[in-house]
Amino acid sequence: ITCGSNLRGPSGIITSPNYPVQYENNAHCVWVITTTDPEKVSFFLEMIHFQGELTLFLPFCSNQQIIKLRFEEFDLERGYDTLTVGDGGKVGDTRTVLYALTGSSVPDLVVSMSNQMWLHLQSDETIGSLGFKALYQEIEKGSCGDPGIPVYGKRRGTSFLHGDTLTFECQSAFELVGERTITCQQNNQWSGNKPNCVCKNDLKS
Ligand SMILES: [Ca+2]
Repeated sequence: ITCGSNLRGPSGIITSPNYPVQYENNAHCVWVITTTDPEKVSFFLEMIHFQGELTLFLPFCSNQQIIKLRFEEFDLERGYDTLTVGDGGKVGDTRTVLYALTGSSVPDLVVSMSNQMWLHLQSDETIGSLGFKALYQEIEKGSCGDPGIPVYGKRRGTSFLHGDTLTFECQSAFELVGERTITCQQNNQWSGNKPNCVCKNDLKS
């Protein structure tokens, strides 16, 4: 069977066929994720050239959008069924392979270098497994992406680049549960999840 699709940013979910039920044998699925605005980069390049100012190079660099993929669940028949993840849009090009994933441990975060990422799921003719679920998000290069704002809460800090810190607060009737402060780490991952604002009365009961 064939499956998969072309996907766009800014974010979404990819699951193996039939997830959370076992995927088929002989599955051959291809997904290509592309950022929402691939033209954005060349637009900035032209602007720099026109201005002739080297200092304008920084906004260009920090505005390049890339794809971040985070697995929530992962279980493929070890050694026989594989998920290959690559950079760019040339599906199957061995020079662009980032990871060849199999087995049942949840992989680390995968971050592309360009504005596209491809995934190729290939299963053999026997024995299936649960499959996988992954969330993709478009982020600025050198950043962790927008983690969001808690419902009934607010956030201090508006930049999501490496080393940047965000601080969360909740409205007066609500208590903050989780990390008050998170930092964007070099691996493009926040040091913690966005916290929740929980009604104080609910906490007591
Ligand atoms: Ca198999």
